Amino acid sequence: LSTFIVGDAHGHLEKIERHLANARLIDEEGHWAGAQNHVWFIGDFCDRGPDGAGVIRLARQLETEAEAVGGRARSIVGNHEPMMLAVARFQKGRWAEAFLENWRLNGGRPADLDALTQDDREWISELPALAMEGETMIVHADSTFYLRYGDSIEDINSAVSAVLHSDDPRRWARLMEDFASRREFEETSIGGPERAQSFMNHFGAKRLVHGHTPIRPSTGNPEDVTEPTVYNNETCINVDGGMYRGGPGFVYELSEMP
Ligand SMILES: [Mn+2]
Repeated sequence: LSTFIVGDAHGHLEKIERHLANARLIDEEGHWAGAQNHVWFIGDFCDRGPDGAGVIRLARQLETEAEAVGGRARSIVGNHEPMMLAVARFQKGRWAEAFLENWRLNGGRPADLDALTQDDREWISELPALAMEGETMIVHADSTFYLRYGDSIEDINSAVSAVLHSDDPRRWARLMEDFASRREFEETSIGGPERAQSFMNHFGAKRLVHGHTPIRPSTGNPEDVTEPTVYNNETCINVDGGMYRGGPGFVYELSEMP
């Protein structure tokens, strides 16, 4: 049995369906065929690309179907979901305008919001921000901002979910701002590798998988990104294939822990 990671889809439903089918995790009709295998969707389902609502629906549906056969298809929340949900929640006044403007600037697509039910939105609001798969941590952003929300994974997940259920626009705005940080684990960021290590140590993780920061194509052409970037002595794995920039995307099968 294996664990597979799906990077930032940004509405590119067809691409992720193709990769899931190639990995035999879904069948031709798009239903779960992954038996007891595990799949994680890394967040940023929506915005920038053609069918964010479709990606959210697929992730939800696979979660239920996998669960029923003892498999697992789960998701964590990215920063684009809060941007979209803020627009749905705050529809009047000065904050409404600010959230709408922010969402538009980040590729928000009103059609996605129109296509989602209240139930879909509630599902998103309940998503964890962090998860563990064995000793591997699954996070959306390559950032330590999560620690501002709590000490343990459980506390952080409840605190983030509490913001997504809150009627205080300032809390939403702060979450979106926090969530916009990136590249904190890279060598090019001063102390990056040490920061990544201490972040993992804090949670008892040996390895970390993230999305959020599109992989830099070695050829300069985003269409050539077909695999994750593994860095910091193989402890950090970036799975954001930049599908919205033209990347074909991929589904990454986690290797055994070295
Ligand atoms: Mn992101």
